[in-house]
Amino acid sequence: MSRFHKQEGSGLIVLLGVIATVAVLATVVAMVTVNTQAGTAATRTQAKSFYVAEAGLDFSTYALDATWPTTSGQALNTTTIASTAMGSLDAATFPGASITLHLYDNSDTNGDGVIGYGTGGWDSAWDANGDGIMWADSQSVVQTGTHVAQKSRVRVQVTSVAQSGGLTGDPTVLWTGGQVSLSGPSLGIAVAPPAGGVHAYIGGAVINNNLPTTQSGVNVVANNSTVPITNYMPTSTYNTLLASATTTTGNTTLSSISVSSGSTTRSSNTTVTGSVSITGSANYTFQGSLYINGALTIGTSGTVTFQGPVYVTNNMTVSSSFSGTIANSGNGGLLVVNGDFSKAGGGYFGSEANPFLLMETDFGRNLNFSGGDFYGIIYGKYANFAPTGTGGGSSGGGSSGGDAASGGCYANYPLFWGSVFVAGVGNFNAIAGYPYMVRYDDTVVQNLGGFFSQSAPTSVSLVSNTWQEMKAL
Ligand SMILES: [Ca+2]
Ligand SMILES: [Ca+2]
Repeated sequence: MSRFHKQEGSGLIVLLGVIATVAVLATVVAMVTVNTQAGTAATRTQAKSFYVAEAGLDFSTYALDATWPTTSGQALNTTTIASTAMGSLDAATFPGASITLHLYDNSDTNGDGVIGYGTGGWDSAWDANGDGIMWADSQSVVQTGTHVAQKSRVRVQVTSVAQSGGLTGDPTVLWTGGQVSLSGPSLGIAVAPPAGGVHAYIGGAVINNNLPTTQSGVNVVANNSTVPITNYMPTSTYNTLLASATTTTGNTTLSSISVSSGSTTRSSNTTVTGSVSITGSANYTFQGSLYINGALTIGTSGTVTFQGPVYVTNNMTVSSSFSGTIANSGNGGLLVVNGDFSKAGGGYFGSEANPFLLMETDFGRNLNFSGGDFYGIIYGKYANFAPTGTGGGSSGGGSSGGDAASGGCYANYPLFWGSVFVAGVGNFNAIAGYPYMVRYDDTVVQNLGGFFSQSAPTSVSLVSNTWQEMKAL
């Protein structure tokens, strides 16, 4: 029996030991669980604070996209941006959260040795060094439950990039909203390519005799419904260019201009309430802008030079007696015509180095071309295009060098060098042996690029590998 008692006693001790061990283990498990939960909560709060800080960067980017500050006066209201960013977050998920934003240049504008926040405070809140790059810097505070508030600060560089106004991405020799009809004894569609890869987008059918083999290099897309005309010139650019040509504030006003000889230079920006006629052998230089309420007629054997934008309310007529040169330099090259446009005569209109951007603004107007060469881009948002015949002059486009010179491989000369965009129809009336009425000229397009970039919208993007986590302030 005693052995039994002894055994029972030792069994009790073992049992007590087991209970004690389990109790200790339970305590340890409980402690570990509590610690893990605390750690998880802290991690979650930290993740939330990063999330909130990132929202600040996102909304900073949107704001910079809308307004890129190139002067101190354009510095953005970061309190408003932060408030908008907070508004995008669910208040229940991010209780007690807040965002503090700073946008500053990527240069040490206050010279304290730190780009961002240093002993001199924050650096300038605009693109002070003009390189199209700024820092967006976002600090958040997130409070969750009873845990200590978690701060996160992150920053990233944002860059502003001018978008192309079109015309560079997809080389296009001819874009029409309506059909293209070809008449006359010549061959096929009358566009000549450069080396290849040029498009002709025709909104309707191409009504012609045949598409000749000489058409290789031009991708003719009939019944095009996918490439809008605004691909080449966004409406915002169109409006900006139109505004620049129709500004008359401070202009000197004349009732009319009519000259047929001699040389005249006008130095001021000019508004003409009547019409302008330059004929005979007259030379005329407009050093400023020219706004004509009436019509513009040019039929001279001399040179007419535009050094600023031109707007013609009524018709612009380059008559059959025109044998001179219509040129531009300086700020010239933009020609906006609200009435009909017709170009005849054997003279040159623009050059490859100084081409024209001819915008036709009225609905259903006609753009008629014949005679000597025209260098430029036509943008007839509502117009019809009607070229007849071929480029003039025994030297054709070859006299202007560059692509036009290399165009010498074409035995017969184009009438038109550049690109044509018209929302209406195209009526090509070719003459025998002169099939190339319009030739794409990428040098012309490039030389007019300034018109598209000056008013081209910008878009911002993040500079890769610049995201940084910063020490919270
Ligand atoms: Ca600094
Ligand atoms: Ca900068």
